[in-house]
Amino acid sequence: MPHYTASHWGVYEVSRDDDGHPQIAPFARDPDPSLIGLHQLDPKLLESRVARPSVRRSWLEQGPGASPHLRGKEPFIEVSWDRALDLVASELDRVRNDHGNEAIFGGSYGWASAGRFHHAQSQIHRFLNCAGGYVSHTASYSLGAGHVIMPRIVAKMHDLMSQHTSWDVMARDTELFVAFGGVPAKNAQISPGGVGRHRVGPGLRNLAKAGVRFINIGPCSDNIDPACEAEWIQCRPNSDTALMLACAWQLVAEDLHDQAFLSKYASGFERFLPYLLGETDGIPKTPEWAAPITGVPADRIATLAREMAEHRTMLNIAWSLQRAHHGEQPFWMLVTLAAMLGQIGLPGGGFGAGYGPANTMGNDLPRIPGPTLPQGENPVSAYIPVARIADLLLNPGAKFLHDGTEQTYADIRLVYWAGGNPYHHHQDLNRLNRAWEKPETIVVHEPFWTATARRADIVLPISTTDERDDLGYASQEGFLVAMQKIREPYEDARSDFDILAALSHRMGFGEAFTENRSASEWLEHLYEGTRATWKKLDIETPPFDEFWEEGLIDLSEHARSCVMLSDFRDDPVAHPLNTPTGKIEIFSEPIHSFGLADCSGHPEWRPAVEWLGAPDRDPTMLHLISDQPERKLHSQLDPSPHSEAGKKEGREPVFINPGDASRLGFSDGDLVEIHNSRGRCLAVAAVSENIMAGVVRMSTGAWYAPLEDGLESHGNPNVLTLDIGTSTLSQGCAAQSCLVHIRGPVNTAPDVQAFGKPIFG
Ligand SMILES: Nc1nc2c(c(=O)[nH]1)N[C@H]1C(S)=C(S)[C@@H](COP(=O)(O)OP(=O)(O)OC[C@H]3O[C@@H](n4cnc5c(=O)[nH]c(N)nc54)[C@H](O)[C@@H]3O)O[C@H]1N2
Ligand SMILES: Nc1nc2c(c(=O)[nH]1)N[C@H]1C(S)=C(S)[C@@H](COP(=O)(O)OP(=O)(O)OC[C@H]3O[C@@H](n4cnc5c(=O)[nH]c(N)nc54)[C@H](O)[C@@H]3O)O[C@H]1N2
Ligand SMILES: [Mo]
Repeated sequence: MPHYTASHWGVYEVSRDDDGHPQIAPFARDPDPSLIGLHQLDPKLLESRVARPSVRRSWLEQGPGASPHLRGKEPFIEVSWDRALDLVASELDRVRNDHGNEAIFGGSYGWASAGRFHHAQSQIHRFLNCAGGYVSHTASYSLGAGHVIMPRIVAKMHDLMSQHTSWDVMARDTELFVAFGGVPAKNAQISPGGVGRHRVGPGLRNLAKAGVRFINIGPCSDNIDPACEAEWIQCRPNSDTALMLACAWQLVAEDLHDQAFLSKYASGFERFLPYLLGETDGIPKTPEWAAPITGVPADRIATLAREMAEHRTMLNIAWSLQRAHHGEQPFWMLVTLAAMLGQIGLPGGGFGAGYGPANTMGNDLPRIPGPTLPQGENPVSAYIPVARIADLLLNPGAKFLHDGTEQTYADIRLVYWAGGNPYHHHQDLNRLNRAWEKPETIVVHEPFWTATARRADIVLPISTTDERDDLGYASQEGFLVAMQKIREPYEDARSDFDILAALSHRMGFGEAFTENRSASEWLEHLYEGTRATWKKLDIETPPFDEFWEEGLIDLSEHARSCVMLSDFRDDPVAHPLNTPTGKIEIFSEPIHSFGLADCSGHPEWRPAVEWLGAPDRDPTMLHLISDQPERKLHSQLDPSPHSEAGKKEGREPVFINPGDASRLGFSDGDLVEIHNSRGRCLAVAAVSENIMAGVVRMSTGAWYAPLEDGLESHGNPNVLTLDIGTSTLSQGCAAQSCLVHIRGPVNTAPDVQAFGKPIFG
């Protein structure tokens, strides 16, 4: 009987070799398994594990708030579990008694690991709710703008994600697939909670075989399967909205827009049209207008508009386009353009938001709820849009705008992080360093000595997924997996649950937190709850013991073809959208009524503060794209040999066009320094025709490794990125609006000290 494990990047089969050592193999039912997971047991990773509870020296000797500037710079002292738990419990008590629960930031953003019970965020949120609440966060780094704009104009992102037109339908009906930002197979390796069968690679290749034509728009050409033979239209980063507007203008000029669709299914086109035609601002959004903005020739834009109108066209957008200043606009304009083409709700037409960012979209499995740990209610109402963490810490009491409301930043004394890595995910890490000095105490639960763990006051060592039993499930991936423990926890590591249970007993709410269940009793309880829900959906499942023995439940028989928004198209009265008008909102009365300076009532061209067309740009600066890494998930598994193999001499590659490299005087393989007013880092030049002139690309994920003088040595783009909100509407992460200088070759190559353990003593 095989035995399984699940990770965000896939289900894997576990066996033992003759010596009893565990081996991980691809899942036989997965047509395109990810290589990432094959390395999750690599011994190299153990070198960076947290072995025992560790406390920063000054904090231990002098108490909360001692020498916060020494975070990350002074030794840790290892303490016993009892001592560590006493310290954390009494510090939580001190803060909640003296300052109230509004002084605890427990948003704790991050992907953690895949199991549903040992899900770090659910655990920490449940615990802090039992403790009287915490300052939380909304949305995600992934979709800060998307989560705010999309429900206002069409539907919630999660509702859209679960009803993307399936790959089989597109193979049959799509004629033209236009991708803004590609359909990167590297990103579709993952799904939050765990991929079952990887479908995006095979899905795209089937479309290509069926004769679908592909056009890929954006700064990079290698983010779509070569089998698609996509035409690459080079378009400057952050300028896609201008291109889409010009396509829209051309449709109107040639009367190719679908007025009947717009009248029946959309609202506010007549309020957008005067802007498009230039009646409101004197600037008609013609292809000639867009050409110098985007770098795309005007006649190519005009023919693109015709090609879209003449064919069954799927418009796709990468999430990265909204992870930029004014990131609401490309998403809003994509939906507007799709509405003008009138194919939303038809098989193979309309829009995707998007195919590529995860395995989920285009999957033919419906959304079926699975096991989740109840988090309880949070009595504290103060929150931040997730990417405003540095603003929160730096500006207690300041006001900020969010989704049409005015909010106040809380005064945070204690930060509690479990399952995320802000020193991976946040922008402008030098600014985060300043913000990180503000709290009196920072507690981090981590399996690894990440940059965040190194900058904490108290670090508690956490077991990894393979060191505990769990349930693996993602709602559209088709498998419920019995994740059986593969090996014993590393050194003194414990699960988040065991730690929080011990803390809750110390703090007097043990029963509320644990409900008197052990971890294994929780697994059975969550499984049985899911079993009862599924029974109502006519999905029969075995009792827990049988499931645990068999290793997984395969839901693939419940697959069905899907056409996004087809119900709405069939009958918009019976199936209205959940927007104020029940229709697609090309004009949004609520957003208009907010009177924001940086987002009005309809989609618009709003240039980013940093992009290639910025009027005050130093002409030698290049646009930095910091995309998702191919060989890992964010910062996870960066020390693995698989991730290391993608680096050059232990540093992240920065992809650059041959013309730019030769103009700047360096070659492929040279060490270079990337810098701007916010920070500096080293990387290795990777000269490539797959990136347009004026743009460089360096993926995220290299563990932050600054030298004493502030130079980051490993190739972490977040020392360069901009820490501003997408707009005062959504306040999302705007990492993709970033200009940099590059110089090279650099002759001195300092060691990269990202991995291993910190200093103790
Ligand atoms: N410049 C730039 N920056 C970006 C992006 C970008 O495109 N460009 N993308 C952003 C996006 S979309 C995202 S989602 C974020 C991702 O940012 P994060 O989700 O914060 O990144 P991860 O590396 O996945 O961090 C998860 C951490 O949880 C730890 N962990 C794993 N399992 C457990 C567990 O069981 N318990 C505990 N306590 N910890 C565990 C891992 O060791 C790891 O350190 O990054 C964002 N940052
Ligand atoms: N292997 C792996 N897969 C992952 C992740 C990971 O860390 N590793 N992270 C996951 C997570 S949390 C998320 S949110 C998703 C994110 O999914 P996305 O946000 O879609 O992914 P990115 O890789 O940031 O960007 C996709 C492509 O957009 C292009 N692009 C960037 N800016 C622009 C622009 O202005 N215009 C156009 N036209 N194109 C642009 C880039 O060239 C890049 O190839 O990925 C997920 N998948
Ligand atoms: Mo994300």
